[in-house]
Amino acid sequence: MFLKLICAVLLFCAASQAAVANELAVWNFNDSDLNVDHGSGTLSSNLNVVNLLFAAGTTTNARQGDPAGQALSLQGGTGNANNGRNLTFAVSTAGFSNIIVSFATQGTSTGFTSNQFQYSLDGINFTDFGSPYTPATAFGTLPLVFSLVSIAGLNNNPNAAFRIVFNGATSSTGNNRIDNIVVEGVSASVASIPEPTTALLLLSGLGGLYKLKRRRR
Ligand SMILES: [Ca+2]
Ligand SMILES: [Ca+2]
Repeated sequence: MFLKLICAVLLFCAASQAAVANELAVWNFNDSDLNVDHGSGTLSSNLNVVNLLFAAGTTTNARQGDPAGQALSLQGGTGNANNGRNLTFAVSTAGFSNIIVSFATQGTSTGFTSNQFQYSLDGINFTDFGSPYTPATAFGTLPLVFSLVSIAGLNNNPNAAFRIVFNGATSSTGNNRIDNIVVEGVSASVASIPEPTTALLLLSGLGGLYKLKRRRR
């Protein structure tokens, strides 16, 4: 009986730890591919494949101790063909709410100077969120942060998706780098999990019960 209780308390402790680590998907591009690096999600792009490159990254917005490594580098392409094209990342938010998307970015003067962030509730139809942004010329120390806390439909949604639509490139090699794309949220069950201090109190309480039991024997 006592062992069962201890196990339950340990499970509670493990659950509250999981609630703190709420990164649903992280792309650090350090392995020079579009595969997710922490968590789960799918990243795709309709830019011409020859214009999907990798170049020196940054630790800005890096998670879990990731080094700067590489970043995604997107070029305007021949005839600026990639204007109007996008990067799309689908990340299930099942079990999570208060979704926030962030990433580090920089762009050259002839790269994409007008980029629109979007979100989708069904993975198919996308809605503009905020105004178009122009990347700084260097990554800098702060990421771009899109707080989607007000979009209730993105909570607990297995079809949630996000998109950046690129525009304004004026040369074939003008480019934008993107690194450390993070989709994060708050665990929906976080309110029902006791705080670590509560769990500790519970543990000491159980310790008292155990002593009582031993004394009775
Ligand atoms: Ca990187
Ligand atoms: Ca990767």
